Amino acid sequence: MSTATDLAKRFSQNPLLSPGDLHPSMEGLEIACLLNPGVFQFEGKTWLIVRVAERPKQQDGIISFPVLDGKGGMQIMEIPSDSPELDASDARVINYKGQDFLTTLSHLRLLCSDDGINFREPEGYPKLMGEGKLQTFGIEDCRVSQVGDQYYLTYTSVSENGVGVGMKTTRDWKTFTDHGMIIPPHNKDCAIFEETVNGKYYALHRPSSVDLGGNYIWLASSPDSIHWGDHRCLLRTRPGHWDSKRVGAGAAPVKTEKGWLEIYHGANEAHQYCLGAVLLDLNDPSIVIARSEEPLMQPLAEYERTGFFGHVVFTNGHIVHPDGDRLTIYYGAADEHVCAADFSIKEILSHLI
Ligand code: MAN
Repeated sequence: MSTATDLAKRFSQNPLLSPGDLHPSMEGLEIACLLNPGVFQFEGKTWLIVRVAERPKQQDGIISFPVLDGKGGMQIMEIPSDSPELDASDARVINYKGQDFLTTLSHLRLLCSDDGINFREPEGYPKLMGEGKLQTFGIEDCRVSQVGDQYYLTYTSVSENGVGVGMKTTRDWKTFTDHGMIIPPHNKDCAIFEETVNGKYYALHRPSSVDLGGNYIWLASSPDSIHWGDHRCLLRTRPGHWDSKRVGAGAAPVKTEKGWLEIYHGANEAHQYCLGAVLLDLNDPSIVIARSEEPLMQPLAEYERTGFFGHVVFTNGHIVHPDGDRLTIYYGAADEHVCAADFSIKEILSHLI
């Protein structure tokens, strides 16, 4: 086994985006985290669809967070922080009187850039907010896949009913077709392949099983990109490894000569998130050709080790440059900032096979 690796060439401008860089969606809220962007090219620019996680400014002695009512309204929940019925040991989720809530409410926002480094919020594009009963705790971590001139947005829909995969499609980023929840709870980290294989759409997704099974990456196929079946378990967690507790897909896999190259996240029991890679057969993506033993990237930089939820590098978006080798991965650092790092696809492949 090779020694621990980190192949990332981090941008010197990191973090590219921090919570203070954008305005909150409404008065009374502040942006706590700006993270986990989906990435795509549109009209000659690089775009991010970033997760904006908001909450009221916190006051001493009270934990407060917004919840949507599913009918267009919002309510602020307030819980005394010394309540014996409160478990707030995880910065992301709390349990109060036996019920789980999120400490922030996320929506998705579009940013664009000419150089892939400096991003701005263009006018005339909508913010995507949680809607209806299945998104009362928000929408998160959007992957964007482009098939022809159609973009597929797959994101996490969160509510007290559970965590599932929502999908929208668009061609112009101003009007969207909502396909509702395409994969029911508990499921997230869904990335659709950017071309069909033998006439079928493919997607990676991540169910979570509380008893038998675990947080594993699965593969599904579909005749129409909306109805998914033929589910197969592709990649399991590995005891004693950096990806021992959970694994989940990043963005759509990159097509290479050697196979479909998927960058995925893996976390251990201590909730430390690293990135690794897996190579799938070009003709039959249910066949795993190779998987990285050691992480490709670990939370090493200060902005990855400390923040809203430290020791996290998490990606769900990247750009493959025209030379076919340079891969810019955009990622959430410590669940608080948006950062970027370059990789060489050849170098990743040489670590795999
Ligand atoms: C996990 C984390 C959170 C996220 C919830 C719901 O706890 O990824 O950031 O809000 O799941 O998806």
